[in-house]
Amino acid sequence: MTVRVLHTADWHLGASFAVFGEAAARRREDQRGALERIVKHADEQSVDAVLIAGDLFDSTRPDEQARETARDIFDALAIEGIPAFTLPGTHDHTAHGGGAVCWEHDNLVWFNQAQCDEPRLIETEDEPLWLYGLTAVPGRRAEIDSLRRREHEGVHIGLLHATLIHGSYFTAAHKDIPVRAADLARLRLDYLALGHYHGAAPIEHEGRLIGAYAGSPAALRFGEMGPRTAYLVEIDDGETKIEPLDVGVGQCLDLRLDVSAAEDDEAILRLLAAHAGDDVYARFRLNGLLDKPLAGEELAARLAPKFAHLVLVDETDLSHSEWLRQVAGEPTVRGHAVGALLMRLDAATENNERRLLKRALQSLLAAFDRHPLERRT
Ligand SMILES: [Mn+2]
Repeated sequence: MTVRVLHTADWHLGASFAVFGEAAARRREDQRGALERIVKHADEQSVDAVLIAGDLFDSTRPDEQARETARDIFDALAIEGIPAFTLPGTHDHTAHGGGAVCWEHDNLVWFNQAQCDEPRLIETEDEPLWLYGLTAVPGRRAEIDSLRRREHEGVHIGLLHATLIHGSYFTAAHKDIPVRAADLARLRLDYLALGHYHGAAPIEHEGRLIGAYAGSPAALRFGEMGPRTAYLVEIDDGETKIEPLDVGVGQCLDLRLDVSAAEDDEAILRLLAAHAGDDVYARFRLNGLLDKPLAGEELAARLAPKFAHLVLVDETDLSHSEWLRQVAGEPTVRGHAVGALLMRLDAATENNERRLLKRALQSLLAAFDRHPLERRT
């Protein structure tokens, strides 16, 4: 007597992936690949339903490519006889209220009310499956209590796109449906399929699993690190088990690396190349004290072919560099400009001002690096 569902969320179809520059189109293909892996898992695991806990689309007006991908994915699930359920999230809920959704498909049911009047019944080979869901509707407060377990025989699962509040210091807007784990535990559902946070995370209350955030199948930003998963949720005789299934295509890295200890540019290159891969989208923020400016552009040009997409951010600090003091003594425009900035830096006491001046120094050196100086006497 086992009910099985696949829980995913935050597909963000139609996202521009602009942070990945010229690799944005490729990232869209990765995203589609991740969704195809979800369909494959759903089929192989013979699940009774696929649940997408909000932010199916990145906006209320998904472009043609996004709609086409969605159509293909839900068609593929329909062929396998697997129904899908979703609800508007924070990105794709329409401002018109009253339950308007931005896109429809025969094999997809939207929970689009601020309260859950009656759960949906799904007939499975084993027990009846009851599905609950509600969403943020402008001007109305989401009634979380309407998700409380009804007395019907069977398995009870809720969908919710919400902000889990930890501790007392955090608040969220009404439209983000702030909830506490204790609120969710009180609903007494067998499982809550959550969406909103883009990392996968089981949610427990008093030692009991009450649900999970599935995370985004395709990272949208460099910072979305960690494995990309969908959860296989199995409920057997009132006991819920979840298993993360890998759906990731391509990896996003966002690393801060201290390069002070690197002997030379080759050592820095080796440090970064250790993370390389055809399907790795990486942003490295290089920091630490350096004596000479980082050969950033050259480094990026040599490393870029080893990555799907690479961004190098130079946050190194030259303010203690001997080399820079020498530059300041040059009888050149560069020497004069660097000298003036160093004098201001030596006099600056405010942290903000110092940070700004260090950035100005970096921009200045980079600009002169690109335009070699004419010496004039
Ligand atoms: Mn999201």
